[in-house]
Amino acid sequence: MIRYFISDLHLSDKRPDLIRAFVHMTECLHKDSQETEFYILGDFYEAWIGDDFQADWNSTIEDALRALSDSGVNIFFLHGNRDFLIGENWLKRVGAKLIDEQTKLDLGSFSILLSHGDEYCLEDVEYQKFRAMVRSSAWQAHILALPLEQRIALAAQLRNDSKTMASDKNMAIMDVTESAIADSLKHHQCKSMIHGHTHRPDTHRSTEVLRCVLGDWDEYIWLAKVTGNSYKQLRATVSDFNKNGMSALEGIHSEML
Ligand code: OKV
Ligand code: MN
Repeated sequence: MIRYFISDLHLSDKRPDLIRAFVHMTECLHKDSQETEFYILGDFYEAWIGDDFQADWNSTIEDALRALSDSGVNIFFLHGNRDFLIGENWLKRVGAKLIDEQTKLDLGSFSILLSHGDEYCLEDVEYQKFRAMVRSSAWQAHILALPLEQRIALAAQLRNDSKTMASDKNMAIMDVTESAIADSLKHHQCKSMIHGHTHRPDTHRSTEVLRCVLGDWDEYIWLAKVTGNSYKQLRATVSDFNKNGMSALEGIHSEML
């Protein structure tokens, strides 16, 4: 069994190079003889405003995911803070299965907790309030009832608000609170976790836990791979990946789970 993990691609029409890289990646990961699972841990899109959104650039992405699932790869998706409005229609179109925002992946002798990661950024109290609002089903139902144009405008406006706020927020409060991760792992009886969101790709090993942080797609594309009890974090520049495919990926971190 091979398992792949990605997050924070922030796909949009503004980055055709990233869309190309993602489509290319799905083509490289079509199932061969090995069972394969593909996990998208949130912020796949820059902003998802509802499953009724349609655009050519997005059909390209959905078709690539659909071809991947049709090839026999099991695709799993969990919501990030930018694509929390992804719903049943999108999942059905691409052939993906929604998983909880904290999912314990049980692999026999060990398990891995999967999450987007933003729920652990507790020092940013303002953000947690905002998060609670946008994740509530009442707010989401209200937003989804608005015409598409209004949702597009609202997403752009919120994006702007966040940029203004981020510039005067100190970086540390935008990282995860380690003790919240430790508590969560204890609660799930798990010793390792994979998450994204913070845009600080790394692996953190303490005596207690292993925390693998996925990278955001920008200058580099990132992919984590779990086979047996080995964890590998891989990356390539977008241009190198688009030229040379999987052979462009270099290992950045290796860990034993
Ligand atoms: C993060 C905060 C914005 C605080 C909106 C659909 C909808 C996505 C979105 C766009 C903006 C979140 C996702 C961001 C934190 C803000 C403003 C205040 C207090 C829609 C999909 F609903 F409009 F259709 N957004 N972003 N804030 O830039 O990450 O923390 S954000
Ligand atoms: Mn995020």
